Amino acid sequence: MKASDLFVKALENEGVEYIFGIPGEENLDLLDSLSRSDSIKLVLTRHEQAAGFMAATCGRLTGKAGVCLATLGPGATNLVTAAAYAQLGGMPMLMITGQKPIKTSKQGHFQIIDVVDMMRPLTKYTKQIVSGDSIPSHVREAFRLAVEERPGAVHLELPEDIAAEETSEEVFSASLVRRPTAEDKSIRKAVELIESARHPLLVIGAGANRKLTCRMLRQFIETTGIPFVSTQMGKGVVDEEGERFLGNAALSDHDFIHRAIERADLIINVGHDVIEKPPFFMRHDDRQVIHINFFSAQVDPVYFPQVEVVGDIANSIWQINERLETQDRWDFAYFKKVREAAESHVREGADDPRFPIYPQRLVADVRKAMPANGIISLDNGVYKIWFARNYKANQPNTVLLDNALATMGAGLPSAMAARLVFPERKVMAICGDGGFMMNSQELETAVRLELNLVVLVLRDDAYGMIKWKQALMGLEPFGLDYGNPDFVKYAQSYGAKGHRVEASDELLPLLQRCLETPGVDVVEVPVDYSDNDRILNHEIKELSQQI
Ligand SMILES: Cc1ncc(C[n+]2csc(CCOP(=O)(O)OP(=O)(O)O)c2C)c(N)n1
Repeated sequence: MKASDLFVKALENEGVEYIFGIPGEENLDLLDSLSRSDSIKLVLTRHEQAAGFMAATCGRLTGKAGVCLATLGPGATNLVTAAAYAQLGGMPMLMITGQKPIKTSKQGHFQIIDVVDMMRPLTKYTKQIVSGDSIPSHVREAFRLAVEERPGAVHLELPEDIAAEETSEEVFSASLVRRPTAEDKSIRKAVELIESARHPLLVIGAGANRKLTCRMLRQFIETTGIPFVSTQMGKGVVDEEGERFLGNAALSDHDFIHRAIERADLIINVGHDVIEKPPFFMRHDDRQVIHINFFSAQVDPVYFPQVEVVGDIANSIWQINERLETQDRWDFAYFKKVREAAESHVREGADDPRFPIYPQRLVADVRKAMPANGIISLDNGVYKIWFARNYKANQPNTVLLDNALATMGAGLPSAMAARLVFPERKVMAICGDGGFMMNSQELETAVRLELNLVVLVLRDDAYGMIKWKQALMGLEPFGLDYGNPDFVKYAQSYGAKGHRVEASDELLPLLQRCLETPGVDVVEVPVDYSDNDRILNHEIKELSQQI
């Protein structure tokens, strides 16, 4: 069999459904083999970076490695940001790149860079395949490592001459590997601490966003009644509409939830990922912390949990829940007040009639328009803080945001991947005008794939987030304003529909209409960020002090 056919068979064997990317001439054998695959669809994109974001998001949503493809040199360098996105965000992803023949090449160094080495700091595994016979083991190993906790990016380089080789090898079958469970003593110690605490509080982080863990955590909260806060990447693990939810750690400090954290005498920290800013810092004379994770806590001057429950998180939560007796001594009265104060603050901004639209109103309207299982995919900009903080996620993976690499440009491609993975669900990309323009060429891909998608473009004609920080530092405004295309015409030129909101009360009915009609709808919404500083830096701090 041709080695490239074996490569495709190995991918099929791993259950790959989509490969996103842009082939070069070095991938043509692989492309030809792909054309004969019954189960793998090639999604041709307009930039490799977008292909990588899509593959990573597929990985994030399915728990299986998403796959992207690029050629050597420039194709591979275009994947670099996506590699970092997947690696830092804990999303399983395989990148496949081509290469010139490695045995005999007459082409000198044209387009050749050492892609395997380039990918080393950005991946868990990066290998050049040097013989057709080794394809099955390399592919299996790459997939195994991509999904192993903590998930991330892997890379395989398939050179042209190797792809064309003959091989008689067979694919390796994947076996289910069970994760180790936490040791009994650590479970007992955790139970003891929780039972003897007076104000225990759960903090749910990115590592808790796994299918079974979500279920176990929901049960844990239901039976114990212990309140919780989520980190940005822990959003939706447990329904934030529930009355035990106190808020999201979108701001680093001085928010309502930080008052709850101060009051807690025990924090049960589930799935903490050091990539995210922790919502609390430990002091030696302070509250107790239980660390529940797949790994032990990374050594850190502000994080030194007294108890570590290390092993499969879902199983740990289940074991603790089984043994825990609900306690009369738990007192959640203060947490309840925190929740009420936070809720009433969010409600206040929801009907703000001013235009350009204010962020609180924007978030409230998007929430009203989206069904509980609808998915919003956020790019990076000021609005991410508002969505993380004010948008209540009802289900896991319904708020796709990147609080790891925090790159601009992933909002639209991730939304497209979400729609491919869940064709029956409503999906909305929410981007700043800066982030949108970083991968807006993918509108063509979205239209070609006939995706149903709403793309909200928040227009402030500037890199707003940086403008805000510039002002915070007391600096003169400089270097952050730009012009924009006419987004309505821009969308239309791709064959998408374009809309412009001209009054705040137009937004909700327009979003509802767009979500109900097929096709790609780009909605331009002018936003006013001028109140951000007053609210996020002063008002919230002042109000939270009054609880
Ligand atoms: C690829 C990349 N470049 C630069 C940054 C730094 N950065 C973070 S937010 C931001 C501005 C985002 O502007 P926009 O998308 O218009 O959103 P806004 O903040 O205006 O709502 C910039 C430049 C980044 N995170 N990623």
